[in-house]
Order: sequence, then structure tokens, then C-alpha cells
Amino acid sequence: SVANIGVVGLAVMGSNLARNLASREGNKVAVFNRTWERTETLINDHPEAGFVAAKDYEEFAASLSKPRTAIIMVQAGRGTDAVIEELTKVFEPGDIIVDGGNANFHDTIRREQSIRETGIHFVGTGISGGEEGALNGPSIMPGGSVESYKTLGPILESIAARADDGEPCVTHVGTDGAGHFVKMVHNGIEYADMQLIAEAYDLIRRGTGKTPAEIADVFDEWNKGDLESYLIEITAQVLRQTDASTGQPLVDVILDAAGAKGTGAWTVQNALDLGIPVSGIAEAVFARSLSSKAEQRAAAVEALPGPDSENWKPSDPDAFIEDVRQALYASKIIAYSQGFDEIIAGAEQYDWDIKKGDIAKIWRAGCIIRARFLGRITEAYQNDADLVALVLAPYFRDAVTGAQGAWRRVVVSAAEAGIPSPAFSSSLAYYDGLRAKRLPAALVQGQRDFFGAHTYKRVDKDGIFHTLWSGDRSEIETEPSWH
Ligand code: NBP
Repeated sequence: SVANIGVVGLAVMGSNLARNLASREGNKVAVFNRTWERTETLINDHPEAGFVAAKDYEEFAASLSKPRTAIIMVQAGRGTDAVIEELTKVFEPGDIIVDGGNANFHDTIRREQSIRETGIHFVGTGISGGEEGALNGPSIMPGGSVESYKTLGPILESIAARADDGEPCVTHVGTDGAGHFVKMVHNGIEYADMQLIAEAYDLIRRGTGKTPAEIADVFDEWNKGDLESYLIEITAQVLRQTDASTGQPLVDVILDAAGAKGTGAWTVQNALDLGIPVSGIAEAVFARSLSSKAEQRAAAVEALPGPDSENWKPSDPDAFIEDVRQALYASKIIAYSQGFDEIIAGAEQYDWDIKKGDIAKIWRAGCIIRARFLGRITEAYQNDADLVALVLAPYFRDAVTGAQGAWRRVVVSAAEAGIPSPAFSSSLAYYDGLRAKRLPAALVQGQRDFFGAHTYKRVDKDGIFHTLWSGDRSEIETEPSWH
């Protein structure tokens, strides 16, 4: 038993994570993969890593010092369950099994519960940053018991990305499924951020006629300010790419049907269950679904006319671009505010002690949504841990209210020109819904009471009321008020 940490599953993520671990002082890494060829390739390609390669689970367990700690990086779902079953046979009480795959947090809660009986710790961990992050430093979101984090924490800290202030991008998020839950919301926010950037690109392109490469320059400029982020940076690179075979901008030869692996949909499904409006994320998920409906789109191109968006031009292109920048920033703040609402609701529902400011901190580097403005989120929660909504923190409130003129102009222009901007528009609708003194929800309550006797409350006195709609239409109190 010479290794202090093991990795099971040596496809791209597992291999890179194992190499990252091996490159850190003090780590000796045991590796195992179901199919030996993968292990062989890894140890042959990277002799410098000094991996301890195991041919089966027994050998893998024997190569690990106690308490044994192993990170599983296999296909989420059945693959993970299969590996867990094998590891629990050869591990002992006190040992730690970490699932670093993209598990559904409900599965993580289930797995943690069943493994707990054996005395083995199970830690579901979100890992963000893709292949590159796994190799050079991901953002890591571990759940599991506080006790297991004492052993696991220093190992994860050694491989995590470092923020500008040197802090490792990892923290114990909360117990059982908390880590995978927060990773799920991270991905949901990522969907929204990507969709918003895509809408900004589309509006600028159609409105100003700039080429993708020229829009890349705009994004490079934006990347020097409040919007500075990995996603803006890579967007500029994608827009600047020329297709070798046609000489056209690559973005023009890529089929406009966006794929998805499901974590965005999970974020929305769980938000629906928790009753949290994550409209920005939902619109982003739906925008991908719509883009993939080839048959409907082909039929609608002909059948459904709209304004002549080809010839629509804002009067001042530079002012329009600045409006789009502000609308993007405001909509992005809304998407993050909604995402944090879901994290807060999840923490309450599943009894997790999640420190919101720390979540923003560990997203500052390594992960896909890394951005300058995450520092502002940490600050907001440091100043007020019980903040009612992120968008109400002074910095964000000033940013969205300052941008609202531009935001409205962009949404109006998009509607008039017939350019779809679902994430921009829905974020603005959310903003207006949140700040409304009165909502037409009163009428919805009236309708519900009419057809289903669902009752309503009144603005002027306590109690629960019902109008006798099919009778004399007088009002009755169905539950007495407290005073
Ligand atoms: P894959 O998701 O492609 O999975 C391949 C690995 O799973 C191989 O090592 C394979 O072993 C193993 N495996 C399977 Br499939 N079924 C197994 C079983 N029944 N027992 C044992 N091993 C089994 O790998 P990946 O793309 O490296 O991703 C690994 C995890 O990391 C996934 O959960 C993924 O969602 C997550 N993740 C990926 C990214 C990313 O950017 N790709 C980012 C963040 C998280 P074999 O070699 O014997 O077939």
C-alpha cells in the first residue's frame, strides 16, 4: 500500500485528473480501469507520473494506504453504480469513495445512504472545467460527510484551480448530494450564460452587419470590463475561426442545432419541483430544444412570416452594441440570481449548510462559468448572508437598474425586428415581475377560485375566502382569521 489516492476510470477525465494528482507534491496515485488497455496507454504515455497500476479491484485496494481514498471518473449512472459495488467489496469502514462524475444528485443521496451502512464514506463531487480543467486545475464541489473532507480536502485542494488571490477553488459544499446539486446549478447557469452571449452575437450581427471576426473584436473589448469571463473569451475565439474547407467563418458552417447532455434540464426540473423561477436557465434549455427541431423549423421558415429582419438596422450601430452589452450584463445577473435562489431552496429542502459566498468563490477559476463578477457575488453574501435575492445586493441592483434603459431598448428592437431573444426577454420580464407592486396573480387566484373553489386571501384582512360563484356570488370565509 503505497498510494495515498486512487482513480477508477481512465477515459479522458479520469486520466487527466490522475495526472493532475500525480503532479502534486506528496501524492502517489493508484489507477484502475475496467479495460486494461486504457490503463496501459496511460502508464506508458506518462511514466513521469509514477502511477501504481492495478489489474483488478483487489490489487487496486491493496495499493492504497488507509484510509483508502478513490475517485471514480466513469460514465455517470450504471457505470458509477457498477464501480461502487466493486469498491465496497474491497474497501473497509473509514475508507472514502468519491464520485467525480456528473451524477444526478438524487442518485448521490441514494448512494450515500446505502453506503453509509457499511461505514465507508461516499462523497459525490462536482468537477467542472472539462478535460483541460481536470488536468490543470478544476473547480471542485464536494459533498459527503464533514469527516471524510478532513482526509479528502487537502488532496482536492492540491489539484484544484487557484483563484487570483491564490485560494484553491474547492470547498466542502454540504453533506450527501450537495456537491452534485451545486454542480448541476452551475451547469444550468452555464446554459443561460452561453445562450445570452449567443443572443448578443446574433443581435449585433443582424443589427450591424459586422462579420463574426469583427464581433470577436467586440467581445475581446467586453472581456476587459465587467463581462470578463472564460465564456466571452472563448466566444471570441470561436467567432474568429475560419473553416479550412470553405474559407467561411466556422460559425457559419456549423449546423445550428444545439445539443445537451441533460444537466441544464435537471436544473430546470428541480427548480420546478422546488418552485423556483429559473426562467433564464429554462429559456436557454428550451432554446437548445427549439434549435434541434429541424422538421418544425423547416416548415415554419416558409409558413410563419415576420418583419424584414434582414434589413432591420438600428440608427446608431455603436450605441446599439453598447446597449446589447448592458442588456447582456443585466440578463446575466438575473440568471445568476435565479441560480442562487435554486441553491438556497435546495439547501433548505435537503438540509444542507451551503455557504453561498463560498460557492461563488470556488467558481472563480477552473470552471466554465469563471468570471470576474463572481467576486461580486462573494462580496454580496459576505456583506449580507441572508440576502433575499442576489439581484437586490447594492452592486447588482445598481448594475441592473443602470442597464435597464439599454435592456428595454434591446428587447424592443429584437421584438420589432423579429430576432429571437428568449433569454434577454425573459430576464427582463422576470425583473419586471419581481419589482411589480401588483401582479395579475390576483386574477389567476380569482379564476382558480371560480372553477375549483381553490380559495384566496385578501389584501385587507386575514383569513381564507371563497366566492360562491355558482350561487349568489356572496363571499364566505372558509377558514377563520387568527384574530
Ligand atoms: P466517459 O463518461 O466516456 O466514461 C468512460 C469510462 O467509464 C471508461 O473508463 C469506461 O471503462 C468506464 N465505464 C463504463 Br462506460 N462502464 C463501466 C462499468 N460498468 N464499470 C467500470 N467502468 C465503466 O468518460 P469521461 O468523458 O472521462 O467522463 C467521466 C465522468 O466525468 C463522467 O461522469 C462525465 O459526465 C464526467 N465529466 C465529464 C466532463 C467532460 O468534459 N468530459 C466534465 C466534467 C465531468 P472502459 O474503458 O472499460 O470502457
